[in-house]
Amino acid sequence: MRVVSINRRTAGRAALAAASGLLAGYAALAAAELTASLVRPQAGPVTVIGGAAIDRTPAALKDFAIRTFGENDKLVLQLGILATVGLLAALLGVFALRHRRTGAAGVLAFGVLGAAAALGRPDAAGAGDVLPSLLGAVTGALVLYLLVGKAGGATAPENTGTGGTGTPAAWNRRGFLLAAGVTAIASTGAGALGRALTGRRGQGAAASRAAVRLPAPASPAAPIPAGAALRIPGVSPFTTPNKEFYRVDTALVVPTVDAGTWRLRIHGKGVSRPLSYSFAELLQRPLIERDITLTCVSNEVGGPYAGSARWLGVRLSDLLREAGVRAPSDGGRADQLIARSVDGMTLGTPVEEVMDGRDAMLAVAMNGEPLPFAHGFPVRMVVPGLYGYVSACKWIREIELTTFASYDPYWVKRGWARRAPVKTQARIDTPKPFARIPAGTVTVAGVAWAQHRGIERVEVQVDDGPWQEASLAAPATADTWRQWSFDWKAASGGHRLTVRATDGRGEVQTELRTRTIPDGASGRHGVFVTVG
Ligand SMILES: Nc1nc2c(c(=O)[nH]1)N[C@H]1C(S)=C(S)[C@@H](COP(=O)(O)O)O[C@H]1N2
Ligand SMILES: [Mo]
Repeated sequence: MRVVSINRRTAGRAALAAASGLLAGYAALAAAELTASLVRPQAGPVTVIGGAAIDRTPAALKDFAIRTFGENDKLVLQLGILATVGLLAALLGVFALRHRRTGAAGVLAFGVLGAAAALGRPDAAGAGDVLPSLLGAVTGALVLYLLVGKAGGATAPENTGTGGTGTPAAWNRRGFLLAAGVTAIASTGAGALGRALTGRRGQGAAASRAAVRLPAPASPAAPIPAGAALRIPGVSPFTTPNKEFYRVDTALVVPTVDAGTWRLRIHGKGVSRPLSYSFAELLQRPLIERDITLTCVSNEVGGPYAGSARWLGVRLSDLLREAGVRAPSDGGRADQLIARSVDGMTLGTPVEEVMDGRDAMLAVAMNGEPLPFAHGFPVRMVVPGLYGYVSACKWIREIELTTFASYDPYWVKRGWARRAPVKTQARIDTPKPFARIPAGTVTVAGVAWAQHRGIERVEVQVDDGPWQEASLAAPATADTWRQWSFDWKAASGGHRLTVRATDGRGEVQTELRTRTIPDGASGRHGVFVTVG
């Protein structure tokens, strides 16, 4: 009986200690969040550790995460970090029951790790970035020390005897509950205050966005032909609304940049006149407006990471020429342009493509409104024909002219190709995979893209039958996707529908399946359906 009661008491104290650890972790994160809201929201421990984790994730795993969790990948990562912090905190709590000071010191050690992660971020703004992690850890260590003491933890090494021989410190029920309650309430308050302050920080940027008056383009987009949008339910709209536009980036906290203080610098190899522009200066220049389809290299065959928008911006080759840059084919010394964003991302784009006459631009607007924050406000790059990771830098702040031989940007360091023109793809939007459909005429439809080459033909194959010509929507431009449809006389049974496109150069989309790494997935999209 006695043994049982001791075990129960031990288990009970361990539970209290674990709870102390969890509360200490909660207090640490809350204090860190409040500090980060005052220093720099991006320097918070979950954000810097998440960022470090993203940067260190092998390409294959990152691809898996994008595939599995889609645009929730960041949420999953953050929840994973919180769960890990919670587990470690609970373990430290139990450990602190015996070794109170060492347990508290353990919390501090995690703070140092967080501080190191903060300093290692590419957008680290200075020594102040260590403060959220350090102050959070000090708070957590104090809370752990205090609560474990109230839970009956050892105060000094001599009290760490094992079994029943040590002096069991008194378990101060009222004291513990009071301290725990105060910690929980204070932490919740601090966390909420931190979030509110962070929200207010973004207000300057939001106000600068609300104040943007978009000028009319000097070179408007050609009107979208009436027949470019087939009215078929289930087919991706020709223009993707901003709210539905896919988002792929490494930013755990969407950068909120104040357009009033933003500047873009152009410098580097072969630049005879380094230049710098404010947002207002860019808006005063003649703007071009173009419909351009953007696709992500991480898009699986048939995947969702493609969208088309009407972009308004400054022709990038104009700015480069002003800076004295010449295309490599014209004797220019730089063949790679590195775009750097405010969050430290680097993307490498071939100078030749940017200057070959295509509508490469620094975009300031998307579908008639200033860029949404998630899509790069105030300015991003868009280059028709190239995957986003080698062209579409969001929140851009710097363009450096260099060479492919001398510099590898972020994604290239992680195994992706230096050059990545978009591969020809066709996607079946309707019917959906494994749909059950009545026999009769079924409209099979979707979109096909081969940016900057255009789509010349789309064909559909039923089971192992012959390739049959699909009807194409009216062409808009070679830089946009093209809708297609095919009326299928569907007979009962299970069937496989496969689609393939031919680009504007007459090249048929390959059936060779490749992974997304290193330069984009190839292969043909197919869906299985059941008729009848
Ligand atoms: N600053 C920054 N720009 C970025 C990225 C990023 O992670 N950070 N991701 C790129 C990738 S991989 C793609 S596909 C496009 C996606 O643009 P979107 O999110 O507006 O669709 O942005 C590109 N620009
Ligand atoms: Mo991408």
